Amino acid sequence: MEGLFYFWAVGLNLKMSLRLTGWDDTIVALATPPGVGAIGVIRLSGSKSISIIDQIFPSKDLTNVSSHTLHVGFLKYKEEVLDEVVVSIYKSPRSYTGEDVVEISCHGSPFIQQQIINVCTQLGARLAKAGEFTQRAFLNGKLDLTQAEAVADLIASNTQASQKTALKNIRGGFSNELKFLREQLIQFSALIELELDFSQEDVEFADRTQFRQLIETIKTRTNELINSFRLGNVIRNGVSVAIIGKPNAGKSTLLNAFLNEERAIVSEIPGTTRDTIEEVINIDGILFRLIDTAGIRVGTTDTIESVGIERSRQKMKDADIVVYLFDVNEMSSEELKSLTAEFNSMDLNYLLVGNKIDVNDEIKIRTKFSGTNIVFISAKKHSHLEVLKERMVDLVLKDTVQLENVVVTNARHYHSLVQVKEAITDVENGLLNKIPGDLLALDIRRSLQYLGEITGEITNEDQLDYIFSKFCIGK
Ligand SMILES: Nc1nc2c(ncn2[C@@H]2O[C@H](COP(=O)(O)OP(=O)(O)OP(=O)(O)O)[C@@H](O)[C@H]2O)c(=O)[nH]1
Ligand SMILES: [Mg+2]
Repeated sequence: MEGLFYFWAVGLNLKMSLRLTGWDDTIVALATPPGVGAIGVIRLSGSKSISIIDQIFPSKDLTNVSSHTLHVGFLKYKEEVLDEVVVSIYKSPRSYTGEDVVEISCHGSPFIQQQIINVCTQLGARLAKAGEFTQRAFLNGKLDLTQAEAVADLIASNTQASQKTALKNIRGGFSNELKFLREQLIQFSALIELELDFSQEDVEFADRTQFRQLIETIKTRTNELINSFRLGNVIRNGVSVAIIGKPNAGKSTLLNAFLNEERAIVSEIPGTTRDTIEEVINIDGILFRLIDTAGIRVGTTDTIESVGIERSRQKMKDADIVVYLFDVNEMSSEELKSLTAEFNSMDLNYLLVGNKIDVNDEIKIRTKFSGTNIVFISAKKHSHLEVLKERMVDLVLKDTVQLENVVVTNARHYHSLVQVKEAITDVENGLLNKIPGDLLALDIRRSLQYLGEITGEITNEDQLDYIFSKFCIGK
């Protein structure tokens, strides 16, 4: 209850401060992407949205219709017909923003859309700022901050995996759990502060065993979420895969096989690829950025090739994953062993891939390299590429939470989580060393602060404006 009151008070505060900056205005924007399409949707939110549209919708009195209804008719302004449209009415509080919302589905011509928006502004609406619809939804308690940010992620998501995580965050994601942990921490904090008032009498209101358990839970969960950020990053930005190997190993052939097109030049002449080539593929909803490199060999005299080789080495160090491709018919198991040792010492995330298994008997080849973890393929014949893809996905997902779990994709959450972790570790050490209650209370307050920053229970206007400014207009 106390927590609820707190949230309400914070919300009220925010609204009061925003009253000065146009909180009461009715806002309008195109909600669909700009450009020509079959239809476009213009959205209004605010107390005047229904009356504004009612003035240009002659066939019906829209001020008297029920919420969640659709109305077909012409928009008419100063005797001029603008378009035939469908108007959807959502009445406060049952709308995306929590305010009265009108959505006009009009024809998808940018000219018509601009005209309708202009008329709306002439009748008293103002153009919405980026993210303002979602900001209002947040301020009216329709979404919490992580959910609002997930809306931005969803708009920007271009793979199935990023869409999935964004959707999960919109439904509440990890913020619900953090809120719950934070509320428990608030209770302990209150008890410890109470102890301070009775400091002469040496009483303990807060059960230290339970308290330690809670600290442990927060720490574990925070850690998991922090670790998930690596995967989160991958989901957002893709995984870079450097295809490395000697000249003629078949690197360009492999790139082409993955893409199913002749992207890179393939030839039997060693040293064909001089520069790096990058292409993107999507495997199981994860974006892989494949980088074909110049073959690495020692003692080359061709300088253009040497520059390419230096670049290959750099790509190898920068890549999230290294695919080391070799010709199984040329490679000895001794050489492979020393290469593996070198990769291990460089701390690379790598896969050994044996190519050209079509040339010799596959069983013989497998026996030759038995005991080493190798994916055998034929890039030219497209054999076992599925196995390679699977192993690449495994390498990305190893040590991290699975996609079914909540994944942190947002840098702001990540930084707050790192700070929660530091503060909560201080609380833990404080408990262990039996530091005075007032110092412990300080550390707890810091943890509460950072936890609150993630879910938006503690925030300020600048921070909010910053977060919502990253949205596009109309959201
Ligand atoms: N038999 C067979 N030949 C292959 C296979 N993959 C590639 N090759 C051949 O090997 C030769 C070299 O292939 P590339 O893809 O150009 O090799 P690369 O590693 O890109 O070579 P550089 O760019 O010179 O470093 C070409 O003649 C390919 O047709 C395979 O799986 N089986
Ligand atoms: Mg090549």
